Amino acid sequence: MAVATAKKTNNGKPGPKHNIEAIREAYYERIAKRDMAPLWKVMNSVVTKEPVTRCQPVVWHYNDVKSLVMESGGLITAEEAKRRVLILENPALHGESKATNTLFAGIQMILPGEVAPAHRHVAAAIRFVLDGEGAYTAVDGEKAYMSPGDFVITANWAPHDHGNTSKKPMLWLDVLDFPAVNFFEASFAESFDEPTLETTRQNGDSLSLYGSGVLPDGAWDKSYTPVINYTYARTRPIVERMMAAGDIDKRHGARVHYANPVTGGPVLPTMGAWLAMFPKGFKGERYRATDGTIFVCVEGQGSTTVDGKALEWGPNDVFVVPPWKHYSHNVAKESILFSISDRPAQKALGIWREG
Ligand code: 1HN
Repeated sequence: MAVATAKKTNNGKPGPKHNIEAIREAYYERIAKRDMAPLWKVMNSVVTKEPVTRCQPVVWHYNDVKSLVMESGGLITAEEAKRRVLILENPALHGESKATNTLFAGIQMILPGEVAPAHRHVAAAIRFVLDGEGAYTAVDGEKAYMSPGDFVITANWAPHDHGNTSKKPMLWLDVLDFPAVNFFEASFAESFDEPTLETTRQNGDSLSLYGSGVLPDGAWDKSYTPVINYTYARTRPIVERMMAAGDIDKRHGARVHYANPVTGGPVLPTMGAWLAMFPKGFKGERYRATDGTIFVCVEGQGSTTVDGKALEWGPNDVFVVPPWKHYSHNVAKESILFSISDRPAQKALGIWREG
């Protein structure tokens, strides 16, 4: 046997190179049959010196996206589709339903008179409204009527349905954490018998009760924010005020994060979101962090350079900055960018880094 020969001729030490390679290969094959493998062959690729990402920088321009999404309205109803969503697939991750390795992004459309039936799932969702006025999402018994720029949360396991009682189509960006949930293989989902759930609270209750600098007596001890709709009408003037006051970060502009008013922490344990305003001519310093980020241009025009590649953006364009890639914003017109990432999840696990 080859192994015995090597031992005999070298007193237990490895044999000559040509011999030892063959012996090792035979050994690897033998241990593979027992579901084992040598760490020394893969150590540098499983514990990398720096983050390695398959995710690519990419932009989806709203002009293309909108007409293609509108076309889907003639192909399938919201009721049949359950959710009429076109997935924004990272070009390096086709077929995986991912914009980044941990986040799903898609554009959902709901036409006048349609209902997207009630269901719930462990994956949490953030919706950012792009187009239309006055369709609603009902979350946990409260209806939120939405306008462009509104930021709406559907937390882990919260029952939700959508409806459009307006006269215009409504389109929004959906970002879900299901790729992260599926990494843990912890997904559950269920639908309800009734397509539309009964409301148990007044419209606007959650923002009114929790988003006004006071908090109702009694504990809110959930892992997510009690506010379901952070309206653009309220958040835009805040970044505008910060910018007017000169409170402008050299990388991120005049920026706020959407906060859970009870804890000051992120809105969801898995995903965080920000809104930033930039003055005309802003040339941002470069930045990188381990959270891959999905941006939406809410207003304005500019470009974001990612690893030397410029992504040009205008209103309602969506773009992705992969983890640990240097990026900087260049702003042609006064602009507002919304962004979402998995930073809270990474921070909770103690793995988030920037720099
Ligand atoms: C979902 O439930 C919604 O509730 C939107 O509106 C997008 C993408 C994947 C899986 C479930 C929604 C989704 C989704």
